[in-house]
Amino acid sequence: MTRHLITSAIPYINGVKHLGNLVGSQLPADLYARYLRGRGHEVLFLCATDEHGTPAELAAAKAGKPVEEYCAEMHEVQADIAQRFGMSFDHFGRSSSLQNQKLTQHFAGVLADQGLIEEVTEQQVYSNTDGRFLPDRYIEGTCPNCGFDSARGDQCDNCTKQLDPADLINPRSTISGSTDLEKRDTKHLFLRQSQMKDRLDAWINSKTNWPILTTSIAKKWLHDGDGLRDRGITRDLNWGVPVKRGDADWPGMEGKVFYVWFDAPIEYIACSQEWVDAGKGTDWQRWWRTDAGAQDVRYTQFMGKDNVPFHTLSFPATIMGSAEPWKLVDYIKSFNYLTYDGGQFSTSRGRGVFMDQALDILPADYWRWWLLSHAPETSDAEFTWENFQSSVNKDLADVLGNFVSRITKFCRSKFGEAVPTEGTYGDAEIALIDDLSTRVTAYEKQMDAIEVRKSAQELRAIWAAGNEYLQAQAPWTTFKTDPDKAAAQVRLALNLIPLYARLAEPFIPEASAKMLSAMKLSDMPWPDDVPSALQHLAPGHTFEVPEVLFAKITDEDRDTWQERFAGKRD
Ligand code: B3M
Ligand code: ZN
Repeated sequence: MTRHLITSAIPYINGVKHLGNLVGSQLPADLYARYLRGRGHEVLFLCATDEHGTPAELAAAKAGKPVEEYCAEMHEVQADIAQRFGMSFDHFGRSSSLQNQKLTQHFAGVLADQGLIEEVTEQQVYSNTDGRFLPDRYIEGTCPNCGFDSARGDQCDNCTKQLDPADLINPRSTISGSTDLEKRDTKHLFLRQSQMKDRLDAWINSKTNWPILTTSIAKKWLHDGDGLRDRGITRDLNWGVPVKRGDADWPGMEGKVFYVWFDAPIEYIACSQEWVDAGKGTDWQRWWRTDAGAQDVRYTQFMGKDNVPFHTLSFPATIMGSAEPWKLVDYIKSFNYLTYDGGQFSTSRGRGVFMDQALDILPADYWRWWLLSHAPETSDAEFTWENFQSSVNKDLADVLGNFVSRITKFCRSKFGEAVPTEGTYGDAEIALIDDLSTRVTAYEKQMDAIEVRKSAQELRAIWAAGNEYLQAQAPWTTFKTDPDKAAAQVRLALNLIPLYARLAEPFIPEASAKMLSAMKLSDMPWPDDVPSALQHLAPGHTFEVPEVLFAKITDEDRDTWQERFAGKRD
């Protein structure tokens, strides 16, 4: 048993996330957290809302609300949706918490003590029309790296390059659209990441088992990019963590705040303090401080590929540079993008399915299953309604749902709602048990490796093996000539239900709970030993035929939804 710390990239506060955001961070993190808990490990699974920076200010302004109020409301909205999607966070925190404010100021102080913070007077873009500086998302223009014409001041969404507003070609204000911009002097703090290049390089090179997607992005910015040039960690904004050096004021930095990407990853740590302060846990230090037991923790982060540079370079620079015994990440699982029906998800055009809409039309498990079994791991993946319909109908309704319904109904009609006692297992039963033992081991191997799609394939194969057994042995036929043999077949098949429920719980927790409750079990241990797990339901154990687990998606539903989520044309 190991202790596992798991964090998902923390979603920006500015609105409900779409399914592409979900599958790149929160959902696979939840899959892994549920799996590890199922295997008996101690898990701390954290997520939060990312509430600072220009995304929050811009969204609050658009909603016509003070930013504090907007964030408090949207935090509740996101927490509710995450919960309805089955996210099993131990705590869902807020980067605007007092805990994060203090910890962020602390890190800035110790980094300064280590000589890693430089005060720089630099030129920043100032908008004469708007009467203010235009950091990050307040400015857009053409990416100097790839030519994408809507790159934001802080990062290009097309090539993931971290940018500085002053780098943009043909810049314009996103507040007013004005191009009446000039560069003005302003003082900022810079984190001297370049000083840590060798350490970061050695650290990344030591991570030989990390996904290539993660290390290739990190290496790109370490070597051929200038990802490790010193970066400004403060901004001329009102909303954010006030710049302080620990508890002390920072002369010359009055009225400025830390950059959102400086405080957001620190929230991973602060979130564990919020978890303790909320009375849900004790001793956050044993998860985060290597002088307090965290050297025994395995820490895994989940994120979309655009977040990788911040987690492989900037945040580790903060941690390493502090010279304090903080836990560094052990494994970074990153994802490509999910596209929507031949294009991009688009918030502004209402294109694609957002988390709240998804739950309005179907239960979470349908979405969880499709998204995870099609996770954009080795390349981008595309959501299409045809594919969604066919996966749900085949995998969930025809294979799993039909298996459960068929065997429970057949048993009820011939033996009553209790596990039959007669008969003994023959060759076919022994072969199935053997086959499942091998397959469960393969499933565990993929889950341990966080190979999300491959895990889903193994799980599907485990379900299919039960269906094939039932099809081939046909207890409804056997019953006519050898009722005892049919009883043994039914006993084994019924025992597959709790096994399936336990194995599938990380993917489809609601259906899994329904399956267990139909079998009148409050819990099912992980099948470390498949033959004994398949005796979990003793002869005579009573059950109930469950309601239909998964309804099929009709062609009509599919067409209606495709139309509804297509977005307005430009
Ligand atoms: N909020 C970006 C995103 O939601 C950002 C992640 C922060 S992780 C510390 O994609
Ligand atoms: Zn670019």
